[in-house]
Formats: sequence, C-alpha cells, structure tokens
Amino acid sequence: MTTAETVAGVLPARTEVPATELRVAVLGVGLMGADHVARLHARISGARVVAVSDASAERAEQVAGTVPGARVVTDPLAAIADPEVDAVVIATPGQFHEEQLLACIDRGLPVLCEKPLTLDAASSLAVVRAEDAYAARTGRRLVQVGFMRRFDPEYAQLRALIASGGIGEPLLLHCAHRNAAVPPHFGSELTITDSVVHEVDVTRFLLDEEITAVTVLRPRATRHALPGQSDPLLVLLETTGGRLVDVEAFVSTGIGYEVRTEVVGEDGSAVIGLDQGLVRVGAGPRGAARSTTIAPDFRVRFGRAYDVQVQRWVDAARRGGTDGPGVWDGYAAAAVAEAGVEALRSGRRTEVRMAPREGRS
Ligand code: ISE
Repeated sequence: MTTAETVAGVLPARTEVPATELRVAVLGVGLMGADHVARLHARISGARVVAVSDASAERAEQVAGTVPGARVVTDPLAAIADPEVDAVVIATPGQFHEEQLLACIDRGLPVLCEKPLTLDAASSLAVVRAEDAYAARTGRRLVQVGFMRRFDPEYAQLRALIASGGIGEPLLLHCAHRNAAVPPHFGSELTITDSVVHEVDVTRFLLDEEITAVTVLRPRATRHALPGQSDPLLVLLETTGGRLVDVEAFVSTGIGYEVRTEVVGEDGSAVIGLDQGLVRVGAGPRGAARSTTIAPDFRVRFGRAYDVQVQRWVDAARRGGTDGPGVWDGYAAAAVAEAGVEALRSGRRTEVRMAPREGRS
C-alpha cells in the first residue's frame, strides 16, 4: 500500500489498495455491526477486523474480545484516520454516517455503509458529490451501501427473470415486510426510513427505474403497536415507467420475519420469500398439520445475502473498487424515504425530489 497524495492537506489519501489482507475497522457494533464482526472473523476471506468502535465502551470491549488482535478505538474518526486501517464498515446509527463517510472519502478508504446512507437527501447528495470528486481524481469508487437484498439468491433470480422477459413487462409489485418486533424507539417514521427503504431499493433494483411519488396509508393499528405508532402502514410507490408498488410494512407482528415480493407482469407473475425450506407434516394441536419455519429476524433470513455482500465488498476493495449498490443508490433511497416521511405526516401523495443523475454511472 502506498500513500501518494494528500487530501485536504490533512491525511494521506490512498491511491492503491493493499495486496495482503484488508485491515477493517467496524464502527458501531450493535446488532448489525457485531454481526459483521463475527462474519468478517469467521466466514470472510481476505480481511480481518483490526479495530472496533462503539458509543458503548463496554460493548466495544466485548465485541473486540471475540477477535484476536482487534483493538478498541473509542473515537470513530480516529479509527478512520488510523494508518493500520485499510477499509471501514459503518454500522453506527444513521445520524453519524455523513461525517464518517466524508472522512473515509477524504482518506481514500473503501467503505461498506449500512443503510440508510444518511438520514436525508441533502446530506446523501453531499456524499455523492464528495465521492464523485474522488472518482474524478483517481478513477476509483469507494462507497458501497448495505442494501443486502441485492445479494440474496431469490432477489437475483427474480431480477434475472424480469430482465429475460419471462413474465413480460412488469406492471405491479406486491411487497410484504413484516418484523416480529422492533425496539421501543421505533416510531412510524422509522418504518419508512429503516424498513420500507429496503423495498425502495428492491423496486429500483428489480425494475431499473426511479420512484417518482409516495403515498402512505395508515390502516387500523395492531394492539401490539408501540404508543403513538401506526402499524401496519400501507405504502404506495409510483415509478417513472408508470408501474405501481404496494408495500405492507408491519413491524410488530409478534410472529417472525417475513419478506415477500411478488412481481405481476403482462405474461405471468413470480413470487419470492415464501420461506419454504423443510416442510414438516405431523400432529398439530387441531389434528394433522403441515408446517415450515419462519426466520426470526433479518440476520437469519438474509444471512447468506450478508455473507455474499461482505465477501464481494472485500474482494472488490482489495482490487480497488466496489461491487454493489453505491452512493447514488443510497441517495435515491434517501430521497424516496424523505418523500415517504412527508407523505406519512401529511396523508397526501408526495412527489420525490431528486437531483438529475447527470450521466453518473
Ligand atoms: C432493519 O434495520 C433492517 O434493515 C431489516 O432488514 C429490516 O427488515 C427491518 O425492518 C429494519 O428495522
């Protein structure tokens, strides 16, 4: 690894990538960050976790203790500036992403950033502009966004089927996104920005077009909803090609984790997410029954997708690039989520405001 250039006169910027193992700092080791640490340590080749940072010192110590040689670095910006860090996984709460992403770009470090890219469209666009400027200087992109569903084999199959014309022109998507439970701070706006944001990305991924408007309806709430929360929500997305996407977002079903997507085309339809692994037949409480297992949460349902995503990110970072959704995808999702929050508050159809793409790849 060489350092050949100085960005903003402060830190040495990397223009080449490490030939050996990628030394990774993981920022934020809550549910998802800790999962990534375990994955990088046990299942991913070509990378090792060297630094862990978290607002909770106790949690950082505990997670770092699971990886021989990993250090706790209290300040996430110090971890980004550390000369022994080659790449960064950002899994901190969304409000910290912009500053951390800009620091990574400044330093020329590859970064895998958990969704959302940032909490609003303006700050996401600032990240797009910063990475564009870096790419114009070096020819390299740095930021990959953690929309892991793109790496799920079922979503990949569905996209390939649509692209092959196998079900004709896609007309409608029906999506269900159900969580068993969410933490107590999870208000209805988070249902849009944290949960439905995945369907936003899936829509763009499957249909290859942008979302132009969002409407959010609030049906009768479940008795399991948190105080003041509207749950479930029904979200309607409109696309540039005139297709409609309905999303049932239900985050406290008390049952399990269910994510289904059905595409209805002119010449057929296709559905994924039926959780049909082993089907068991046996005696049930009311006679013979047939049953399958429902994943308890996203780490289980999308475990394989997370593994593939991280392995491909590591491989790409070692080659000097990215391999997955980038800053523009993060920005587009942030712009739609912003319109979604406005639609939730106003009860009205809300148009998405997005900057022109201007020939970005
Ligand atoms: C969570 O943050 C995720 O990203 C999961 O994939 C999603 O299903 C869940 O609803 C979110 O809260």
